[in-house]
Amino acid sequence: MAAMASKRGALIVLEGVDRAGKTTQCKKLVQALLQSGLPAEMMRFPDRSTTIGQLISAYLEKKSELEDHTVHLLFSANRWELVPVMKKKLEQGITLVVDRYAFSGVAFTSAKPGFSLDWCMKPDTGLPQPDLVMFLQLNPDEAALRGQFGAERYETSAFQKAVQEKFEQLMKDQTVNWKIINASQNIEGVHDDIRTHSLNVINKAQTMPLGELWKRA
Ligand code: NYM
Ligand code: MG
Repeated sequence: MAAMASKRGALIVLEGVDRAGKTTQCKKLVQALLQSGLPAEMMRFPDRSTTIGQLISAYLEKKSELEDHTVHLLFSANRWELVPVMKKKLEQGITLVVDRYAFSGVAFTSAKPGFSLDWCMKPDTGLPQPDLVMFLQLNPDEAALRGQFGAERYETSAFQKAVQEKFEQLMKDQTVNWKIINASQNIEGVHDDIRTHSLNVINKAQTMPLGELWKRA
């Protein structure tokens, strides 16, 4: 029996500071892809449903304390534990739309004192390489208009500013296919931009092997 021509799905990531609209846009993108007849599923990190994810969730909700390096490694471990599932779905031709990935991991931890970008990137090195990472860019004034921050750890404007600067450093990395999305537009305008970029890479990804994040030849 001839093997089916395998067309893998694309790995698409949405990043940005809190309240940029990532979750809303991930959901809309999955819906739009499905309506175009393209298999797609949403994932999010942290995935709070696993044992590791529950440790992370308690930490974010300030119900527990974790040492800073330790929680960084747990966020990374939470991605690695999902890699077999991700690879399987991609191989099945399913496009994965992911709400945060290793870039949030690096940006949030390296915004803490004493953490280098380099150290923070190490544990996630070798994860499946996204075909596209869209950064939802929102200026701080615009963000402030979207209402109060939640009560979780990191949800202060001072920390978010530091995180934004770390994202900007990460976006200089040419080995990652970054696209900056103007998230100050209305929801439909942002969605149109995201959908256009996504449809572009879904076609290209079908004929390209899945890469490894931050691995230099
Ligand atoms: N976060 C998220 C990290 O600090 N490291 C990571 O690796 C990831 C994926 O957790 N403030 C932070 C960013 C957010 C919080 O929030 C998760 P949400 O609302 O579940 O995306
Ligand atoms: Mg959030």
